[in-house]
Amino acid sequence: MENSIKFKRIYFLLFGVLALLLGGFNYYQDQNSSKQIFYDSEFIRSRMIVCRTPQAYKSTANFFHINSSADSIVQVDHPRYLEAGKSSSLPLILDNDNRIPAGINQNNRLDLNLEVKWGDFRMETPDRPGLKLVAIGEVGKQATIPAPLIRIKTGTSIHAKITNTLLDSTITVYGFQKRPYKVTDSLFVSPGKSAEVVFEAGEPGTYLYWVKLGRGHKIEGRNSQEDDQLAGAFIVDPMEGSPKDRVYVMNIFSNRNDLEGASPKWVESLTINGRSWPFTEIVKPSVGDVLNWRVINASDRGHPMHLHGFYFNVLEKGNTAESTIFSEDQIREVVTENMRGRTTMNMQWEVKRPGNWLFHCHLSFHVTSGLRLPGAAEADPEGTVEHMAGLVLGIQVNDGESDLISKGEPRKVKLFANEGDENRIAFDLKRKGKPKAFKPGPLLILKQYQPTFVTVKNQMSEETSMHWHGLEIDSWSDGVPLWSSSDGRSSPIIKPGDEFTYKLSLMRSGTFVYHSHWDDIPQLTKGLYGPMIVLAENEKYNPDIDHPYILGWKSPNPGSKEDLDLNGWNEIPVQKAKKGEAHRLRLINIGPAGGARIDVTKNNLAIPIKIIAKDGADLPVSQQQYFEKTPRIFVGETADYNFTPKESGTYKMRFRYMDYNWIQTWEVK
Ligand SMILES: [Cu+2]
Repeated sequence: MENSIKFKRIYFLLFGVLALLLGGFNYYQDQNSSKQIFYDSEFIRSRMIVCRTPQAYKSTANFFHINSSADSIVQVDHPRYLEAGKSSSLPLILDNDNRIPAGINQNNRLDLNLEVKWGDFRMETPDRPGLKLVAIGEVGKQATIPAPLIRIKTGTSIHAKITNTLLDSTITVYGFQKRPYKVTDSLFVSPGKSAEVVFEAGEPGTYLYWVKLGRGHKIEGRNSQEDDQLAGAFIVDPMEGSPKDRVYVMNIFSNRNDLEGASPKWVESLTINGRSWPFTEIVKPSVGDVLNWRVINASDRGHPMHLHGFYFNVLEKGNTAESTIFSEDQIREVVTENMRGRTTMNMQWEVKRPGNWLFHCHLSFHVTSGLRLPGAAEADPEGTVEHMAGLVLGIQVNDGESDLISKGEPRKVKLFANEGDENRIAFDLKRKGKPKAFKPGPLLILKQYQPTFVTVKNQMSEETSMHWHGLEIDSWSDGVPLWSSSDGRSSPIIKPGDEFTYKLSLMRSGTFVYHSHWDDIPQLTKGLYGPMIVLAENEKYNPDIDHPYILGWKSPNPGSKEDLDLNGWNEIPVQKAKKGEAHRLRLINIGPAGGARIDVTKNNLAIPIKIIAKDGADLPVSQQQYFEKTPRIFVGETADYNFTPKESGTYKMRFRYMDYNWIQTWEVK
């Protein structure tokens, strides 16, 4: 017995060393990888943007792997890809709109009988291709993605039974315990076995529960992203009940196709309530409605969630174990909120104008039509132009007055999208000029409330469309082709040689970004984006103390720092400043993926800087925190900081973007 434990320990150690070596090798490969198609990039995958599990999680998986080897395990072959119209003889996995809670709920007691089982899942429509997946269902019913909704009032006692019907994998169930909790007390269920647990609901809040496959169905040491769809909402309502809401759960499946030489090589399913755009729910509110959305990121990866056209309030953030309901002065007003892996948020927003809007993950790789399964487009009606797929919700507001106001003389701006050699594209305020180097579009300095008409003249050989990110705007100017529309007008695809004039409404002063919303990954990485500063009515722009820093990618498949960009700079200019002078740093992240942050040092000592705005919304004083290292902002987020050097001398301002640093020297007199 002792010997066998010792042997397992040695085996575990050896495995660890091997994993490290392999990890290093993979990294080396990343740096030298040739240009593959963008959504198959090792660089992207290795940074958790599309696929891969953090090291810590990997070692737990390995631990369970070893642990579960005590059981007799049959390796089951599971080719994942399901052709359109062909069933695998497994039962169908249904989508779940999270309107009807699971179980039998009476007399403060919920009886829940769940099982984990294989099924056929079609994330678009029944007549399009799908995947063979493992999912959770109530016994006697079909399994669903997301897993069945658990929704009870505080004080309810939950009697749960869960059965593992898998032959080849143990399961561990997380979240079946009283909330909040600090120590995870998970349920471990062997193949073919059941487990039962009784626990109390606990504190009201938005949580999730999920199942981890012990052995998993993985190939060559690469973890599948299979667990991410074995998860559902767990909501505890207060005794008096909650305001009317909707629950949206994001799940991901992503894995190499199992069998050697299989085609396609990768198969993925990114869904909200079990559907991938454009087959997700279309929300149809009216102007004046206040919407409460509980958004649950059941996946292991982060998603910066962006709402078009409106700000939303973040009322609560949580995870599997606990949740924080914010007090009045903690509630944040944003257009993009990053949700880390396996976290939840309760958001509220008011519908203020008609039109078609989107709520979506801003990681381009999570919303590209490149995610669709092979053959999916074959069932599209003739003439359909593929645009986005994956983590996108539609919002259609058909009636009502607009809240937008404008003051003063209209202003006209013309932006020329010019094309140079070697795929270089750049925006310019001038008609001519082939771009010679990568550069983001020009800084647009705009005035609050001034009606501003921006004509985008497409001088490229490809189509485009522009989105005015963060602006409260008419839907027809929002720039999502085939979707944005209001007042009988819509945002077009701007064809080569054509132009289109967008009307910008400028409801608040702050930091914004414009970017292509068409063929996003190639166009963003060619530079079709730029910064916008909206000044208050009597504010003047002073470039000596006001600094936009816009970060993006120069390649859809970056392999080094040279493939990333800060302000189009080859060399970073030295910044001159006076002591005691307040500088505004406007950080904008508009790469297809990745996070960015700032820190400032003097003589290697950290100089804290203060956050003053987020996504163009000024922060209340209670939220103006100082940071030695600012939190990372993600794709589609902007953050403004105040930096006031107190002493003369040399300061180092470091921009950390993905794994790389840019350092700007500040000479302060
Ligand atoms: Cu995402």
